[in-house]
Amino acid sequence: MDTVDNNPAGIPTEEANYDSSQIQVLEGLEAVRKRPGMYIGSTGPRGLHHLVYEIVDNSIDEALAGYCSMIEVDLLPGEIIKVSDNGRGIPVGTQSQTGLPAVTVVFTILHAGGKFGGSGYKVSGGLHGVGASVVNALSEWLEVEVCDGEHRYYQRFERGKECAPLAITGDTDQKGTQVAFRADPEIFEEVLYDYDTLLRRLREQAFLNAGVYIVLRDQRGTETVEEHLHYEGGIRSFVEHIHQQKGVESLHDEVIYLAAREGDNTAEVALQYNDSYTELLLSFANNIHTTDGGAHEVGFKAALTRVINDYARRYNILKDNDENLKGEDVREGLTAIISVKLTDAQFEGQTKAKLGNTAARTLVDTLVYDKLTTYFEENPTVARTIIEKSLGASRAREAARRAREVARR
Ligand code: TTJ
Repeated sequence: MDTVDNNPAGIPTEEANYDSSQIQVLEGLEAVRKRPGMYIGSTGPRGLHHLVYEIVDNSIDEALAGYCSMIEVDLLPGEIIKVSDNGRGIPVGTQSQTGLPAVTVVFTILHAGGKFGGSGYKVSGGLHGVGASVVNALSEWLEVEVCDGEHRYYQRFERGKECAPLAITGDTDQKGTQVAFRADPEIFEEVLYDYDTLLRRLREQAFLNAGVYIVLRDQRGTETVEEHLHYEGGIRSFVEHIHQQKGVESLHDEVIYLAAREGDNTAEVALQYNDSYTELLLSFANNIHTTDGGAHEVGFKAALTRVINDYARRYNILKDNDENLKGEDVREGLTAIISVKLTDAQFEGQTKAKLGNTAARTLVDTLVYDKLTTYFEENPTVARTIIEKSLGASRAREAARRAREVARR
């Protein structure tokens, strides 16, 4: 079969590439605007707020990589969102495949989940660089400004189409990226951001990325409302925040914090028991809340149950003929955060709500088994308090079972 000559007029390769990538741009944008729900879940409030998360996730990735220490999210009059960071700045160099500046590619080419800027990132929240083009396609307008320590670059898009090529607008010694956009009322039923919704999500990101500094500002009214989110304690602060919100008493003073690294993958666990009878387990993979759990949660639960039973038997708190404590017994009154960051995170299902990597199960299981065992050996009083709590739960469960049996007879 003859090869297709996609350059019949003999246009110089540079422009020919430009044409083919232009076509790819238009097809991509059209696909997103035709079926927005495929890319952001819905065109209701959740989808609208998802636009902000997709943009902020890029700055969080830069913070995760260690190059950005400050992220600012501004809500401006007219429901305009502005996200700024002091990272390295999105690359502005020409990308070979398209002949376009990398930053233009980021906002106009729909990635199949790839990375941009050469090295890209080791661990990434969203599918780095994928979200930006979707946000752009669904925005009435979007403006990006990049400072790379030498020049200031600027580009404006409308409904995803560039208004003009990337331009140099000045010199600067600053570094960072700033993106402002207005969601397209033609796509979204209502363009109205909820401050508390954004605050909850940004606070969660600050907990999950210890040390990163996020400022949320609402400048839509006459008075600016501002919140500074910064937790050196990371997920330990997350557990403390939850206990404070729930108004429960902790059974031991210190949040137990366990962490391990395996190559570029990391796993962290923060846990503390309280005087309630409910359990709260929140798990995350690459800063994404895995509401359907997955391998990391399975590993955590299995190891926690084993550590507590092993310790109880080793010190004869559980007698030989006593049954083992069950998972539900050892998790009564437990608040725990599991956060794994993986270079090749596999999320099951379209909702990305369940972590598939079986390696994460071993990573978390080994982390919890080894380091919680050590913690209990070094803190016997805490260990005994937790085991007493679990024994109480086991006895209550057994009593309820017997009562059910009697009631049935
Ligand atoms: C990527 O790796 C090479 C050096 O530059 C890195 C980068 O692109 N960093 C970066 C991207 N920092 N901040 C962004 C970013 C910020 C916002 C607000 C929005 C987007 C799409 C990217």
